[in-house]
Amino acid sequence: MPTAVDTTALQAALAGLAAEVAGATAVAPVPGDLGAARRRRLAWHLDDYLLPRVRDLEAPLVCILLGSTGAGKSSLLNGLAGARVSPSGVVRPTTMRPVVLLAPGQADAFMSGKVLAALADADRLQLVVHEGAFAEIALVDAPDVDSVEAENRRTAEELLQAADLCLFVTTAQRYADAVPWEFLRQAKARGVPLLVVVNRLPRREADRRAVLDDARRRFEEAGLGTAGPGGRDLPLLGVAEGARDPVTDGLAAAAIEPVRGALAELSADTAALTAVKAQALRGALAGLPAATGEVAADSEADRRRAAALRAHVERAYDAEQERLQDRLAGGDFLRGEVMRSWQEFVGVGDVSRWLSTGIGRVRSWLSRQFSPAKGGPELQRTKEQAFEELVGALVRHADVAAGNAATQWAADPAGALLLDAHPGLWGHGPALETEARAMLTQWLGRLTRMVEERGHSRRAFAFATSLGVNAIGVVAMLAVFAHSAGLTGGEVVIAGGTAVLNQKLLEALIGEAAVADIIRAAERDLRRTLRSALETDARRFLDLLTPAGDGPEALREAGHRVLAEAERLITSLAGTGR
Ligand SMILES: Nc1nc2c(ncn2[C@@H]2O[C@H](COP(=O)(O)OP(=O)(O)OP(=O)(O)O)[C@@H](O)[C@H]2O)c(=O)[nH]1
Ligand SMILES: [Mg+2]
Repeated sequence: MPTAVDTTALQAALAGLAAEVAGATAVAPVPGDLGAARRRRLAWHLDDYLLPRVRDLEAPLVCILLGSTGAGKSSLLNGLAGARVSPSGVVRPTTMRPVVLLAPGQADAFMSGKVLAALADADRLQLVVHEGAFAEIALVDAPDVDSVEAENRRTAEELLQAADLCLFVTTAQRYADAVPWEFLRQAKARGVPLLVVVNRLPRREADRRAVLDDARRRFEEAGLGTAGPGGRDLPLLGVAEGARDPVTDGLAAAAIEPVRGALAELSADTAALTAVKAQALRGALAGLPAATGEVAADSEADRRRAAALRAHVERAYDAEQERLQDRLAGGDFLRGEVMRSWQEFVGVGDVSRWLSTGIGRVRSWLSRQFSPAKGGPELQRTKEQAFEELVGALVRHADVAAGNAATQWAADPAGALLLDAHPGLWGHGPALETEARAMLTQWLGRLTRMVEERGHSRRAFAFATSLGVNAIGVVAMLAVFAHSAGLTGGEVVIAGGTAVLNQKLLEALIGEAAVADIIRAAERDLRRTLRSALETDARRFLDLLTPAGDGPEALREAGHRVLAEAERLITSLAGTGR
């Protein structure tokens, strides 16, 4: 009977956990970090084993034949099938690609996104359909666990992860070997039920007994005494040396009848199959809290490393931002070329003369001076030079900030890895100059609008607009620079009278009251603009450190949800089972 069990809640919980695990990819891994491998293993276990298994509890039960090379796994499979489905051999190791023995009609169920389908899709499994197979059990002849072929060992490990039942094949000579025992420990940790075949036993009954007794003692000592299906005593079956059938290229049918009988009985008993699957599912889930906890801890460590790297970047850029603001306060942008072109434009000689005249006279001087035909090119040049100075300084400081941040990163193992992958971080970003120019142009636009909008009278406003947008903007910009540098009304001498000059010009344009406000606001705006240009540059570093997932706590919670749902499902399986 099919199990009328609703698995959707567990599926949803597993998918949620898988998403959290995918999101836990380290942003700041360190060389040799095993975290990535742990995360991948958990992801694989969730996606390729648990989810497909839960999605279809009706899929054939997966029984994997594991053991040393030459132990007789392929021979056992052939014996069980009653046909030569997996060649045995003398060249070790023989089986390189796992062979899956399926009953007719089983292949679709096996392949339609079920357990091991991923391996089959990658052509890493060979499917053999034969009427000698068990209707509800897929037998998998694995490559050896102890061969010189590292790839074989990995494949065996993967298969063990997907197993519902493990048929462990060993020989009278080999059963004490270390490597297969390592696999048995893994099988135990995974909670996979076991059956054991000891092949090539001595022909004498007494010797045979002695070997089997010793083998049983070792299994018991290893805590595997009750590792049989359903938690029963471990079934241990001996096969005598020479019990082979040349026709099937397998172990003789009579010698392995107990194994065949046990599998046939299991295959025919829906309740028993469900119980074994539930046991394997429980076993598969057993390692989940630990694995999830490890990945969560890895993710925590990653976040700590990322935070440290982030702090380096923030400190480096903050320091340069301060230095840049200091330059603004130091009047750096009022010197050099900017001043020269500005003074050329207004005429230094005129300054003192018109300062002593009334506001009306200033206006008429202004309209002469700023008429587009006269002052256009010089004004444009002043603006460009001021921008050059600002952008140049910004880029230089960003470059220093990037260099300092990168130097800190280089001294950190995780940072060094990121730098290797992004060598451009040693300097300012390639787009910074263009971006900074655009941001400053927008700033100047905002300033100009403010001057236009806040002129104190309609007359003044009309007058201001008659001078042209460029003129207002440049005058206001220089006034902001002067204000930032702390040059106000009285300090006529400084910077060739620029401060006062600009103040007067602006007052003439928009009235005294509004000037102070506007300049203060524009200065704040400029500082913000410079800061955000530097932040844009710093984001090249910080974006690398943005974790994808919801964090370790969410990961742990998703793990707990899976266990709670699994417990519910296993309980209801027990109800429908025996
Ligand atoms: N002499 C003798 N040889 C045996 C006996 N049983 C099995 N063999 C040999 O032992 C080897 C077993 O080989 P396989 O069945 O291919 O072993 P396997 O476990 O599949 O090995 P790999 O595929 O390499 O992992 C073969 O060479 C068999 O001929 C036996 O009773 N007597
Ligand atoms: Mg083989």
